[in-house]
Amino acid sequence: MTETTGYSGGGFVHVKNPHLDSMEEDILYHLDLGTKTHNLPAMFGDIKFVCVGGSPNRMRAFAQFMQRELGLAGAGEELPDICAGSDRYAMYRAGPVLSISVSSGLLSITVSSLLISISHGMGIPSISIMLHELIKLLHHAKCRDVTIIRIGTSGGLGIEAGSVVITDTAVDSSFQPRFEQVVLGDVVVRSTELDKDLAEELLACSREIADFPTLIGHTMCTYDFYEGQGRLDGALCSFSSEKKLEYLRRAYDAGVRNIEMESTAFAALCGLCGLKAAVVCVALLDRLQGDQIRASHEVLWEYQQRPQRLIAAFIRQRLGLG
Ligand code: R2B
Ligand code: URA
Repeated sequence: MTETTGYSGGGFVHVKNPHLDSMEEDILYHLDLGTKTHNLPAMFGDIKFVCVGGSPNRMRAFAQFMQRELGLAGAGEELPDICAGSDRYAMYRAGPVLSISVSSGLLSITVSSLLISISHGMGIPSISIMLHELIKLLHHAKCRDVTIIRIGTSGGLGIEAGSVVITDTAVDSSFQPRFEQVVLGDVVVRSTELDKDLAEELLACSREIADFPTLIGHTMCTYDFYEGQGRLDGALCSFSSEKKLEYLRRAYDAGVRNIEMESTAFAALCGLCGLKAAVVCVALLDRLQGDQIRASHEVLWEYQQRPQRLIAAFIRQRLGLG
């Protein structure tokens, strides 16, 4: 069975589940949020940008960085974890953004967020749980015209370490643009296309940041970091060095420029729910040169800033902040 990308009428987030309408309450268990316990439209209704990434610390640092970049109130202060009641994922908001309106002589002040930054852990099962709950959250909050971006790390393929890859298509380990999920014992195949215009817009933004290379390419998503990515240095390895290089070169020839572990599920779920989505990952090494990540903590830290700096430039441009 193949499903195609969803249409989001009016810019709303589009959940594709008829059962949700008949539920009295929706508990977003792994986020520790819910429709009865939280006023989701008030908390999240103004969200326009969602950034997701593997590690809670990195996503907190990103929210703090955005707070400064956008000149928002509270810049420099500690940010509370919105999902603190659950130790599965962490969520931070850049904000608050205050909007003030007067209706029938009554002044009303709404405190909401422009951007949220959420960690998703490592691998497809982890990001998939987070995305189901995040997408329902955006739906319950009645968010409109949301852009979602995964910022992360990856192994590069034939590119310099530190390069940033903007994904045009996420492919599986056979280089196919598909995400396969077993549902009730059957394999459901979902498309993994990402928003091409968004990828081009991000590439145009990258031209303003001249100190690292940025390119558009396919991203290969695997179920494992070691054998699954053709590494020779795991606890198990069932292939030769020649076979590894032959596989990685075939991936390169198919257009793959980096390898990570979440992009196919991310592209499929976001696409089906009508979210404009992008994947922007820095390459920590060139996998044609080796398997181990040898760069120092300082170098790796600076590499991880690169997708964040690109997204900051993009959001500033979208908001007309230059
Ligand atoms: C990139 O880095 C992680 C593995 O080290 C994984 O989450 C990914 O996609
Ligand atoms: N993340 C991956 O999934 N692979 C790498 O090689 C580096 C980071």
